[in-house]
Amino acid sequence: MHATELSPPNFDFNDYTQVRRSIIEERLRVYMQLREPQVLWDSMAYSVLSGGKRLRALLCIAAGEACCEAEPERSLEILLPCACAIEMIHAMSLIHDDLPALDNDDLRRGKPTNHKVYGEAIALLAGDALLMLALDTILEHTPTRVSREQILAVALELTRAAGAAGMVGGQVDDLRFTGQQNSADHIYIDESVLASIHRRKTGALIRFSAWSGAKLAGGSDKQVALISEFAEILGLAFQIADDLLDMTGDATTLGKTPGKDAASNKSTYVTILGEQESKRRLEALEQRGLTLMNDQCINQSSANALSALLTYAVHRKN
Ligand code: GRG
Repeated sequence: MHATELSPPNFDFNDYTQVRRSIIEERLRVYMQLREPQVLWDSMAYSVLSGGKRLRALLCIAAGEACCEAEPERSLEILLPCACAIEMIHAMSLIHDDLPALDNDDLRRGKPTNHKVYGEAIALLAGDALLMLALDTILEHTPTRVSREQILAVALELTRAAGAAGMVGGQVDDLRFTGQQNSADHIYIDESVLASIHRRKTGALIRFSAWSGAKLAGGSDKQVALISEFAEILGLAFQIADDLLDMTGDATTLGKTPGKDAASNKSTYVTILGEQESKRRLEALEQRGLTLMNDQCINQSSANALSALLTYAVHRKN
């Protein structure tokens, strides 16, 4: 069966994402209201409110909705603080990733990178502040009808997804194993090492996004496990698509500099598997994810949104 045959027939993805994206943007602006020191908050807002696909926040919301039959508006209130916190962590990781000490990039989301506008010191500190604001947002703004125990479990999991066992550790191994820009001592790695790097660097926050949505919405163990498995598939597919886009995309569509992987002699799915095999893997991952979403243990109309997010992550152009 072709992946698109499993896609939801009567589901308007544009409509779904447009409505939720505008709610996410509005709520982010509330949490990002200017405080002192102004230059710090300007720098934080510059990166958080600069668009982006909001894939992770949408995933959190869609996962929560898939575990919650009744009262979608009440579930949205429960999910929004966490969904926004995830976008803050994502934004801070992009700020730090673009710094000269890491990727040294000038362009992000079609605009100059944070440090190009605010300087390296403020960019670094804006990232630090966003990291803490993310936890603050979950702890302060998650409605009190969610138990403190549940909120703490979500906050704890976020620290792990972002920290040494997750994004930071994955980024460190990315630097160590897949080559640094202009580095002569590039080490060739196999697919399992690459997968381990991306499971942490990119996959951990994507998995957390779906897991936290399901958890906060009160999903059963079975629902939470199914959604986590789905998100792991989505995370891997997202990364393979990213590697392909780095090779084929252009700066205007991508909003960032293409060809960085090849320029820095980096190992990617494309260099390890080749373009055709990478595309075959993507197709297989999409099919697996879509099949998982047919499981009747989750709300099927919301499962449509998760399926569509996977298809979007696989076929996106930026
Ligand atoms: C999390 C404490 C902490 C530190 C950050 C720098 C670093 C440590 C990690 C790097 C993580 C990183 C930048 C991974 C790349 C992820 C990636 C492919 C980002 C692009 O995501 P999209 O396409 O971007 O969803 P938009 O702009 O749409 O939001």
